[in-house]
Amino acid sequence: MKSNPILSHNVHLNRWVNKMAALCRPDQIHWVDGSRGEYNQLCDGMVKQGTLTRLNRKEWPGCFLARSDARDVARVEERTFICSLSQNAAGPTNNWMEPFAMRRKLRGLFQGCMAGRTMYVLAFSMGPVGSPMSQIGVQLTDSPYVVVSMRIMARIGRKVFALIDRDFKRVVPCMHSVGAPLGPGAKDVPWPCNDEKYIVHFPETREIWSYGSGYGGNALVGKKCFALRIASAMARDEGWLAEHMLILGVEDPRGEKTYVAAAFPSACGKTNFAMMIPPEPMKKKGWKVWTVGDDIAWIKPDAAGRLHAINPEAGFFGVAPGTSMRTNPNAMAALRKNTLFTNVALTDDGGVWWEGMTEQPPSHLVDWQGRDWTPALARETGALAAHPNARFTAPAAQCPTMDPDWEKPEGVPISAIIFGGRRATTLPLVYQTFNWSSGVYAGATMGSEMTAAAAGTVGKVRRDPMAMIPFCGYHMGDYFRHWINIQRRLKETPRIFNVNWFRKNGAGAYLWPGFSQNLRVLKWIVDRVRGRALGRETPIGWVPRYEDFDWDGLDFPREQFESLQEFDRASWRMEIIGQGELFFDLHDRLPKELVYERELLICRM
Ligand code: TSX
Ligand code: MN
Repeated sequence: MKSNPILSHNVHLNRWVNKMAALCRPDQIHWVDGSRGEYNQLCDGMVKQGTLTRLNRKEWPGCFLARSDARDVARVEERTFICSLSQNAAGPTNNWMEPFAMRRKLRGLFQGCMAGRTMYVLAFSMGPVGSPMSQIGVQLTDSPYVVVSMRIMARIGRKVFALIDRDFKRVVPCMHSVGAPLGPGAKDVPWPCNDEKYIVHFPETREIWSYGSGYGGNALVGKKCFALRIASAMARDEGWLAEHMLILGVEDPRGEKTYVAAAFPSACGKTNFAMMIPPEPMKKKGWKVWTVGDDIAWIKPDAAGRLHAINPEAGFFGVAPGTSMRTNPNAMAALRKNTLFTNVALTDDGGVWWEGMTEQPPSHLVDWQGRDWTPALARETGALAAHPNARFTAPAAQCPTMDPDWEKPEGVPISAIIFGGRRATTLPLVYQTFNWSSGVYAGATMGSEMTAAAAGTVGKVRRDPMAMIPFCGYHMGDYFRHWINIQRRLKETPRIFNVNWFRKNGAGAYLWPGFSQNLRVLKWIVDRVRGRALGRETPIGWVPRYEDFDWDGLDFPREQFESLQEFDRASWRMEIIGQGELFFDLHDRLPKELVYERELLICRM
């Protein structure tokens, strides 16, 4: 088989690459060195192929637009499998197939699947290269789009192969194919993919097999497949946490920094929160927010019994629609150059646009499917210019608020953990849980109300414990037990909080302005962590008093704060009944601590 010079002499790795090449039968093998030159060549090749469009070089230097196949636009949860030996180990919230049956199935799918294509050998490090908290994978893929995306999202190439060869670091093998072999002389399409999709994880042997999709979390396997599903199984076995959390640092006027990790379900503005800008009067006093990560946190107790966290990623794979100078100026700065856009709209001068980017849309666009789009058409038919799940893939280093320590090998110390959700009623703006186990209970019962009628009833709470339902590589009951057990490894336990930016009044208006103003909540959290603020005890936990907040520059009446923080017994009664429903499904592996926490909560009521 034709190949460029190999970049690793590790015999196991080479044996596996050759074995997989024999299975997939690509025309060529390309060992990815990770250089800028190689990246440019791959992008140029994809421009020729029609996969990428180069954007206006002056306004959007180094940026490209990709349009995916309309049938390949998001993660496919119903095609995602956790193939542990026993079905109960995967739990009721994961799809499962018997591993031997699944391997047989995959062998059939991958047989000859790369014909007419190049198989890229992509070594990547999740976490800074050489950090003791990092993990290494090698992805074999037939998608150049995946290779260039992974160069933004992870550390890849020569330096990772060197680590494999020097330190014999354990590698997670990741197979990926878009599942679209080319016959001799056949013409390729801009976005090859297959209607049959399989996103498969073998947690015991620590392997990933992804077939049929070239999009996002299905194909950039370092992210959800590795850094969450496989890593969660590693973390359980090794005593750490792989979480769907952002990490940020709050610098106070004394110059002291407090790091927090926060989990939110989708559509809560996690990336916006990770890159928050303080309100002007607080900025003047010296408050600053630093970004460490916007999606995934690997959190580990250090030798002194303190939790430290790294962001295993090197870029942002953010949802474009809704991102604007108003909602997230730092993300807008990060995506100005060297960014890969997928399924956004193209402007007449070679720029990009998406719903919510500006108040006034341009008068003409080419939409995410390559069709003409005008504001008039949108008014008539409701046609969207960008796909709702359109993405930017941008280097994290380009975000103006990146923390100076964001790539520190030992990570940053975590003093607080925040859970949150989108709730119109019941949940206050913020409360602090009584202790670790009542905090785990808050995380285990968190959820969001559905906003669109599409996915279910509007207003019904969808429980998404720790925002990990789609991303935990094993039984959620065992996952809760692991969280409970972590406390025993700690000398200093982080404080746990719950927040809700989305509480509404009777007229349906948001009670809290959100965005920058959320720093006022973060300030109270920092004050609580550092023992500077008193709280008020309620049945669910500690809540702030009106005078504990810094209200400088925000005219926020005391009565509105009281409604925002109101603890309503009748709604909490319904809430606790709802929380019990989730526990039903997990009952056989639910830790007794959570059952007791629920009982205690009822007693306090
Ligand atoms: O990201 C959001 N955050 C976190 C920001 C740091 N959003 C957007 C969510 C969709 C992804 C929010 N939306 C937040 C929030 O804190 N709060 C709200 C709700 C809200 C929306 C609009 C207004 C107030 C609250 N007011 C005006 O637009 C004037
Ligand atoms: Mn996510």
